[in-house]
Amino acid sequence: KAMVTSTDIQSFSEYLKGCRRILALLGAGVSAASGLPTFRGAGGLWRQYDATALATPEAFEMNPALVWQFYSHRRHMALQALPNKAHYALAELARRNQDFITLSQNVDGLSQRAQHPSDQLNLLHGSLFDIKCTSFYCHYTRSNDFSDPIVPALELPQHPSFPQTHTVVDKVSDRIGTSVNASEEEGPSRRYIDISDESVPIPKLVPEDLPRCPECKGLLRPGVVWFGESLPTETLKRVDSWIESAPVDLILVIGTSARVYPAAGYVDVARDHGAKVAVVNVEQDMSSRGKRECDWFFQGDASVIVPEILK
Ligand code: BJW
Ligand code: ZN
Repeated sequence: KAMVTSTDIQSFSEYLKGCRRILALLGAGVSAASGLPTFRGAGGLWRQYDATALATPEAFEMNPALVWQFYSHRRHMALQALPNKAHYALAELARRNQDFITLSQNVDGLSQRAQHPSDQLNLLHGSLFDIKCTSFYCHYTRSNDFSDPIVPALELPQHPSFPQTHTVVDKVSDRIGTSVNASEEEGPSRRYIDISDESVPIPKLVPEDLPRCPECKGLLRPGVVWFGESLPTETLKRVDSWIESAPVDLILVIGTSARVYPAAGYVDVARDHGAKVAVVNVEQDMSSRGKRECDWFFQGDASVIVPEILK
């Protein structure tokens, strides 16, 4: 039977009032208004490289220095960015509703910094600020490493007179976690060259300069999930048992192209458990993502739409 996609906020709000069990699936579009680029489409290139091509174990194996430069830049940008109204509205919904959980594909830490309750936040693709050892027999990990740069060799080139610089204020009080040291808080303003511009030469790095494991001296890597890797098992278990435990009323699909599995599969999984589907995206053609048409489609910037529809 044919389904009609509604764009009516009022019918959505009425349905939302009666909802108890709600899921939100977030993608890079949620952080776009915070100035962080998405993967597919404009901004999906880093220097001449496709961002999704760098997010692979093969790229890291072939050129760990390049991949670290990419992630070091991403860590830096994420730390400088601020959560937007979409992050705050979702965090608020989570606080008001114990039966709401967020599945985020984002690794930028902005939901955490918007005080999203952590027991209701499931990070499907890890975090830029989790670090782990690549040695097969070593299980070294550390989380909430907000050092920037993570090793001196990854310091961005500083060039006060270069025209394409951006000013960086060393204010860390709103970073994730609370262990902020006071001297860092009042640190000086620095100017860095934006190394996402491919005309800017980046320093050559030798393997010894890259982040190294304190336990086995192996190469460290960012704790994110690359293509071909499994998503964190405990997180998937928690999410699946939440979904299995009772019918789901609603899934919000916000700022994601919903092309990457298994994350994207949760749209249909939720629907199979009875959920209605509401999509928020700047692109019109996202209303039919997932196998079937969604129930509501709200076109626009997530930082504007999400607070509006959840209000
Ligand atoms: C706005 C906006 C604004 C803009 N407001 N909206 C089944 C079928 C086919 C393939 C597979 C399958 N199962 C598994 C696969 C393989 C693969 C996969 O899915 N490939 C497809 C791409 C074809 N999946 C995997 O490999 C996954 N692992 C896995 O399945 O393991 C199982 C296994 C392993 C080994 C053996 C056996 C089994 C892992 C996937 C990991 C994805 N990792 C990345 C990188 C993370 C680290 C990093 O950040 O660098 O995750 S890739 C990248 O894509 C990142 C994102 O989280 C993810 C999703 O992207 P997202 O967030 O949707 O961003 P965009 O850019 O695509 O979309 C942004 C959207 O926002 C757009 O729609 C815009 O319009 C919109 N937008 N501005 C609102 N202001
Ligand atoms: Zn190690």
